[in-house]
Amino acid sequence: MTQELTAARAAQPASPGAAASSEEAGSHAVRLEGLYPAERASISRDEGLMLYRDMTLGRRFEDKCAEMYYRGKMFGFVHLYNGQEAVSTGVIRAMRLQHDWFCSTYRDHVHALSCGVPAREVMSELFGKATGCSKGRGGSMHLFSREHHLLGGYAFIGEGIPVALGAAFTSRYKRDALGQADSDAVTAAFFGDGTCNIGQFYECLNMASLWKLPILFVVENNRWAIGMDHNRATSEPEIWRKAAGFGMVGEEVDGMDVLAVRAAAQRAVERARAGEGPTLLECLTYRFRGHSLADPDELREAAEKEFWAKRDPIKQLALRLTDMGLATPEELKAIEKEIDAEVADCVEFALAAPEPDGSELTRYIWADD
Ligand SMILES: Cc1ncc(C[n+]2csc(CCOP(=O)(O)OP(=O)(O)O)c2C)c(N)n1
Ligand SMILES: [Mg+2]
Repeated sequence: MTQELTAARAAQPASPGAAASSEEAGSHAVRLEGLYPAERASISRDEGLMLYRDMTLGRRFEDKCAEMYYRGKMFGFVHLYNGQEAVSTGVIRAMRLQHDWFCSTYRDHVHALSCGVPAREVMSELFGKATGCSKGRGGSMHLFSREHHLLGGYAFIGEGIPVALGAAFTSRYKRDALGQADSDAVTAAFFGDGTCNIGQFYECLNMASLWKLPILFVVENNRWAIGMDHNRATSEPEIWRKAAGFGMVGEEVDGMDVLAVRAAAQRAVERARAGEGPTLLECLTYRFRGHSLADPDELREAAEKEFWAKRDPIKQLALRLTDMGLATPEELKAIEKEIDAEVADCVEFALAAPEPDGSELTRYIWADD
């Protein structure tokens, strides 16, 4: 499986050899380097620009969140996704929006954006406004959108995995028991490396494999669970290998390379839609900021941060698109400018939006509401 993945790997690092070596950066970095070199995945100009736009929106949105958080516009814990964009974009944008299903964690803003939830609704939710995608009731960790098939962000780790499993079961049940032949939706469940030591993860792998459910278990292995090093917390750090114990396909992929993630996700989705069951996809990635905006991020070594910063997934894609003649630097700049305008607009919208009305406190508890 590693071989297959290696073949799908796309871009070389932005500046090979310029950063800290993988040995200095630790075993997570050594694993990533083990995935090189590779054949290049092919992509069209339109697909490439769509991926670039989605990842740039994720990054710029999160940067704006940090600014707003420090200006006191949002409350509670806020977990940013900077550095991991290739996973959200690579998986979600390989699936069918508003048809397939997606389930996130507390690090959910960018998953919501990739699913197509408007930036205005996401930012409003972070400000606790009535125009938020969860009507201002959820905040940063509880984004939800029925319209965009986002099954939620979850503050408890592992909590979303059985919910995602239920969605995958529903697809099969509709087809096999209710005779709805066109019921072919696939579900993607996102969660972190630390979450793979939780019981629900194993229970769900078992059921998914037993019933051949159409689900992708997407592990965003960023090496850290708050301040706990993945290698200290788990008996088998190569999470994708755990799939074998359940008779399931497992793959590891360079989670800093959107084209590699996309290719792996496409293979997994194809298997799931064909009734061949689930995949455990481990994406090796890194978060560029602290665990949450309340974390001063003083634990991690400078060499490690430097190694991963050199593999910034957005810069890698930009290089790839320009190298292949699919876009000019000016075109990419124009996209960034448009995104900046979209992000500025969503902040303005959210600031001006109304608070939820106190008289509606008990609404939206039941589905009928
Ligand atoms: C059931 C449960 N136990 C403990 C916590 C506290 N907690 C919050 S985040 C976190 C680490 C999760 O790490 P990981 O799954 O790697 O996700 P990442 O933050 O790296 O995205 C923990 C233990 C929790 N939220 N839920
Ligand atoms: Mg983690």
